[in-house]
Amino acid sequence: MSAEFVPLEGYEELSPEEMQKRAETVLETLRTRRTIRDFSDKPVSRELIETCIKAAATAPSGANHQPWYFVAISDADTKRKIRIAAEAEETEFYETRASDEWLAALEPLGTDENKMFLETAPWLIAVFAQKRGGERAGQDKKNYYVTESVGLATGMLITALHSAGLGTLTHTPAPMTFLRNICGRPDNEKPFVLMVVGYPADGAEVPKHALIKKDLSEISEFI
Ligand code: IYR
Repeated sequence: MSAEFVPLEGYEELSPEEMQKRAETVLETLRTRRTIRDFSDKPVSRELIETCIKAAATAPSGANHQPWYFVAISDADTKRKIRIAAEAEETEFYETRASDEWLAALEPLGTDENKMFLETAPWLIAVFAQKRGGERAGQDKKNYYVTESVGLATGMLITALHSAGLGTLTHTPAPMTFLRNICGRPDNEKPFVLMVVGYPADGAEVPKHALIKKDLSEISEFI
């Protein structure tokens, strides 16, 4: 089948001043995002989570195969199972698997094997990356640039959740294979990240270390 084209819809050219203003507004919004670990148990509607997943799914992807799958979990038993499995892996990690260099890098974050937030937060979103799939659900074609595509979608998911006023934690217990079993996902899907989502707890604190941000001149150059 040859490529078919349709007119570009929804694009609106803005004045340079308006473009700058909008970019600054986005920057201001994103600058207030913090990874949090102190979550409140205050409920968040399913509709809000659905809308954020829809936003994530607008990400560009290799051959438009959209190689992602999101499992949104609010069920208390499932969250408990995830916490138990994650804490078992994390205990191994902190006690034996992590190198001294890795532990030193984590020290300023104050993390440990206790992952209470996996039960406290109202939603966990397990993001899976599909090795095979296609532009339509149920296909079995090879997917391309899977990690890049799912990384982009996850970034957009965080942006949507944060813009909606929610707190997030990008959690990556390693290995995350247990997520596939608990969520009942097939072998060709790789757990990519577990997003913890909810309101920050009253008096929530974040590590000072996370406030260190590189300057534009240190992360970019213009040629
Ligand atoms: N997965 C562990 C360790 C951990 C690793 C990195 I890299 C972090 O940025 C934070 C934590 C945990 O969640 O504690």
